Amino acid sequence: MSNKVITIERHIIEEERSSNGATGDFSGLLRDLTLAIKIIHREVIRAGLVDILGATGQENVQGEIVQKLDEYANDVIFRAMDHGGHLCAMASEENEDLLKIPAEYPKGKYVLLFDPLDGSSNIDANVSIGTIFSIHRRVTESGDGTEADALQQGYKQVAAGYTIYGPSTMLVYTAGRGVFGFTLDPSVGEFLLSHPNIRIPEHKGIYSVNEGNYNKWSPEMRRYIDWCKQDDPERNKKAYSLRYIGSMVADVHRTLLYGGVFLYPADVKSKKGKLRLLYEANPMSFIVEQAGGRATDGMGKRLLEIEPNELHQRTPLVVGSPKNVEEVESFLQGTR
Ligand code: P6P
Repeated sequence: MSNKVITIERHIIEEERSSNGATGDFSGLLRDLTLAIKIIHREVIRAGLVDILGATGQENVQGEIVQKLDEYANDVIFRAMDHGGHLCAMASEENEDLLKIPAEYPKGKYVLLFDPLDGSSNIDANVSIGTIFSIHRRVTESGDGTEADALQQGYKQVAAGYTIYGPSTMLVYTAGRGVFGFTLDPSVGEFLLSHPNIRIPEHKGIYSVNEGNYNKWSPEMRRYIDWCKQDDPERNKKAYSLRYIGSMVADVHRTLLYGGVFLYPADVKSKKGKLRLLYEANPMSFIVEQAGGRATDGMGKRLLEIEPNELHQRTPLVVGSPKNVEEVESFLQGTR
């Protein structure tokens, strides 16, 4: 924990000052996004209470329409980001098509891709869920953004981050110069720097995967998982621990801080894997790489180099400590 009280706003300004040519546009974008996340936090922590207070199906006691939390989060982000003049377009897990900036608002030089509330099916069990975002510089010249602005390889991201709504609400982000974690102090409504310069451990005996899919995996993947559960005296290795929450932000956040590997591989049912490339795998992979980790598609391709061709494209994902990812690749590529 840093002994200085540094808010995310102060951090963004200091980052902007130290990056030459920064116009403040990017800082404004992050500030707007941070506000949206604070509003979502307020609603997520009330979710259980809303049920108790008798939200009656489609209408609550105040006569307001009770939205599903992920739809609500989606609306909050769109309405917080559409008028700041920083974006030329957005894409959301909740919307089939690219989200245009309303005609009355100025268009900016960035595009925002986001999953407003990933893992929201877990909210009724009070499991940690998250918001994931990815920011690219536009590739089209001006005016309304197009899909071309969204369909960029992950290594071109300007910034990426996630918020985990858990025992405390944390915002973790990178702008390509290290990974920083901020914890929300609800008493003052500020995200305070709590994890300056996060680095992922080189290796850890933890693997994170849905073993319920075991029989649908490739033989190589099954061999890797079997190996995880065995001692391997030749390699001085003990059986690994399995940790799987089923909420990507929570599983990757634990992997980032403790080390190990998170996997969502392809299987006979989901031939491309389940997770979305643009607003789940790319941002999380950018963050883990910036913290010294690795991310691949499980077949030796660096995740951030995958060429997107559609907004909601899925991808297999292996992400985590460099030595753990190396172990997975050695099995999946049949060299072990
Ligand atoms: P499964 C949540 O629905 C999600 O999109 C990710 O947050 C999570 O990692 C994954 O799906 C869990 O999928 O098939 O293990 O339930």
